[in-house]
Amino acid sequence: MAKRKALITGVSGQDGSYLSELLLEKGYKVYGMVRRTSSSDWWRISHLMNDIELVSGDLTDQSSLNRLMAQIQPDEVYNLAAQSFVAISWEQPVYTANVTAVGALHLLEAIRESAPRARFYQASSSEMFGKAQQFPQNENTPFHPRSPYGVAKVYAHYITMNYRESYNMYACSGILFNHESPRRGPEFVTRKISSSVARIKAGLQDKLALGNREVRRDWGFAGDYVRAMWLMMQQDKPSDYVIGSGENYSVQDFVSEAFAVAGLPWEKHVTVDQAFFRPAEVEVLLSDPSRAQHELGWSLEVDFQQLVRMMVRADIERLKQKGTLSL
Ligand code: NAP
Ligand code: G4F
Repeated sequence: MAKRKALITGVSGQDGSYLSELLLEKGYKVYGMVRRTSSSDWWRISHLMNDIELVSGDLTDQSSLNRLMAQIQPDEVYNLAAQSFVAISWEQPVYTANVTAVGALHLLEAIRESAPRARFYQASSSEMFGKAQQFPQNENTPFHPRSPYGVAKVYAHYITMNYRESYNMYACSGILFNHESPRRGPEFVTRKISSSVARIKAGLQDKLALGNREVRRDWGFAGDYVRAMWLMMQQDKPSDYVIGSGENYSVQDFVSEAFAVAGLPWEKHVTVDQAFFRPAEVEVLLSDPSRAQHELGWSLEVDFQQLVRMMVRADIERLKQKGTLSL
């Protein structure tokens, strides 16, 4: 039997790398879309280079997406590409809208025109709940985004729903709460903390400057969350699902836990810098993932404490391999 074909946009990102591994394990032929950059340092997928096929495209370039759909005729398309850093979305709001909002529309149009049988997954976000109107947040909670990024994700979410309703496409969205890993970008708060802890332990850094440590997030492990994406694409009917841990912790909780893993006193090292506060903050997020648990049979394997330990140890290990830390 011919292999099922999956196209992943954002393959070089955190989730793209874990999803590629999962789909390869399941026997898919994986096409990963990458855009042209000056560095091409795809460190998260360097171990997969012989197993996946990289194809060139950009979410802002309709013609590249049309061509890819026509050539590949994928069975499943996972749209993980985005300008995904909330803080930057105030600095680059138009760019964020072009990539994160209209980019999803470009992809849906390409599918509709050139690969109409392909199933489509949109990477929606708990940032859409923003100033949350109810606790915990489920599939029926109203959206109140607090950043240009959140607003862009709301557009992408609704256009996905609209294509499902207008064209009877198998188009679904996963409303994913924060998920992290050793492959998380260093600008996000969890990885900023874990990499700083490793550097402080190694004597390469003394201070860690953070913004608001009172905000609470519902954090999970990215490897668990890509399983939910795949499950959503295997249902009889497309639908949208909230994916999260159902527990939340503050940034300060993450700090305390991470420094404890390395046996360091956080009070000696952590400082506050107003530069990391946001013009409008999402103070608290908390998921209710019960629908996904019941209908998809999805559950977490890694809890908060295990996640923090995994990230800190991975960053310590990275430094050891560079020969700068002997533990
Ligand atoms: P990430 O690590 O920031 O990866 C983003 C990916 O998008 C990268 O591969 C990036 O390519 C690619 N990309 C950016 N602009 C592009 C463009 N114009 N055309 C094509 N590709 C482009 O993000 P992630 O954490 O894996 O998240 C995956 C998706 O889930 C994103 O859409 C994010 O917004 C969403 N999401 C994430 C979370 C989370 O907690 N991680 C939660 C909810 C939703 P380069 O390598 O070239 O930059
Ligand atoms: O790690 P963050 O930058 O992630 P944020 O803004 O929650 O967004 C992430 O999760 C979303 C899902 O809800 C995704 F859609 C999105 O793509 C991204 O993956 O910040 C988390 C919290 C914020 O409240 C921020 O204000 O940490 C607070 N924070 C405090 N000090 C900091 C810092 N965030 C960063 N990045 N750096 C700091 O120094």
